Amino acid sequence: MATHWEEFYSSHLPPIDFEDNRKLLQEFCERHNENNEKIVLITSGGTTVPLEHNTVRFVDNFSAGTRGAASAEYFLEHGYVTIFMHRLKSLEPFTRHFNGQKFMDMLDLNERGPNTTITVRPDGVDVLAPILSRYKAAQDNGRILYVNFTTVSDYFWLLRAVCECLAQFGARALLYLAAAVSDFYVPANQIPTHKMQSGGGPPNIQLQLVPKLLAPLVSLWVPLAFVVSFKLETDESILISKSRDALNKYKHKLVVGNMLQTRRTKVVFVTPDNNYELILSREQVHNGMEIEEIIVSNVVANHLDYIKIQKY
Ligand code: 9Z3
Repeated sequence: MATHWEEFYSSHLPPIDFEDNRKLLQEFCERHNENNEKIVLITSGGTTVPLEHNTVRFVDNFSAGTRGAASAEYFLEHGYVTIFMHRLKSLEPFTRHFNGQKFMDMLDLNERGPNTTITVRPDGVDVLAPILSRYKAAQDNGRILYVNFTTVSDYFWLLRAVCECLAQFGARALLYLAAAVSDFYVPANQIPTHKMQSGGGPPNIQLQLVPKLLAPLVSLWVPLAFVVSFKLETDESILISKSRDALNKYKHKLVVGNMLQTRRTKVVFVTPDNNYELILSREQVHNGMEIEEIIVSNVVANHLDYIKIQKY
C-alpha cells in the first residue's frame, strides 16, 4: 500500500504522454514567467480508478468539470494565464456552452451540391460571438494550456510536473484544486492485466487510501504559491469542520467548502482567520449568473492581497 506519496510515484508508471506534456508545460511557464504574469492552475473533473490494467472497468465519480471549466473563463477575464488540467472528455472552458445539440441547432445548412454553405443563425450569433471572441483571445495569445488526465495515477504525475513548472512564479502562482480526486484506489500491483472474468466468481476488490498530495505540494513543491483546495461533503453538519481540518493540516491559504446538493448556488470560504459564505440569489440564478464568477473574484482578491504581503 502506497500511503506515502513517494512510494506512490515509485510504484506507478507515468502516463504515456507524460514527457510531451512536461515539455509543453515547461515552455508555457517559461514564456509567461518572463513576462511576470500571474498564473493559475485549475484542476477539473474526476479521476478514475482502474480495476484492470487493460481497463474495461473502473471506479469513477460524478464530477462533470463544470466548476473548473467555468472558473477558467473567469480567471482569464481577470488576466491570469491559465493551465487547465482536466479529466479527458470532461467540460472545457468556452466549448462547455455548446454541449449536446446546442451547437448544431445554431447552424443552418444550405445544401447546394458543391456550393453547400453552413451559416450561424442570427440568434446563434448573439450567443456564439461573445464566447468565440473570448476563446480566440485566450487561444491566439497563448494564454491557456490544456493538459488532461484520466486515472488518479495520471493526475498525480501531472500535478507534480505542473508544480515543478509553477515554482518559478513564486507568489504569482495560484493553485485552484477543484478536481474531484479519488480518496481510494487499487494499487497497480494488485490489479489483473486482463479483463476480470465472471467465471472466476464474484471479485474481491480491496480499495486502499491514496496518499494526500496536498502535503508535499504545499510544503515542498510550491511553497510560495497561493493554494486553494475544495472540500466536498454531503452532510452539511461536517462541512466547515472538515474544511478547517484540511486548512490546519496542510497550512495552505483557503479551503472552499461545498455540498454536493447545493454546490451551484452556495459555497463557504474557510480561511485561516474566518469563514464566510458566498450565495447566489434566486434572481442572480434567474439571470444566468454562475457562482464561479463570484468564487473567482473573491479568490483573486485574496491572492492579490497575498502577493502584496509577500513583496514587503
Ligand atoms: C469540489 O468540491 C468541486 O467543487 C466539485 C465541482 C467537484 C464539487 P462539478 O465538477 O463539481 O462542477 O460538478 N472539488 C473537490 C472535491 C474533492 O475531491 N475534494 C477532496 C475532499 O473533499 C479534497 S481535495 O476530500
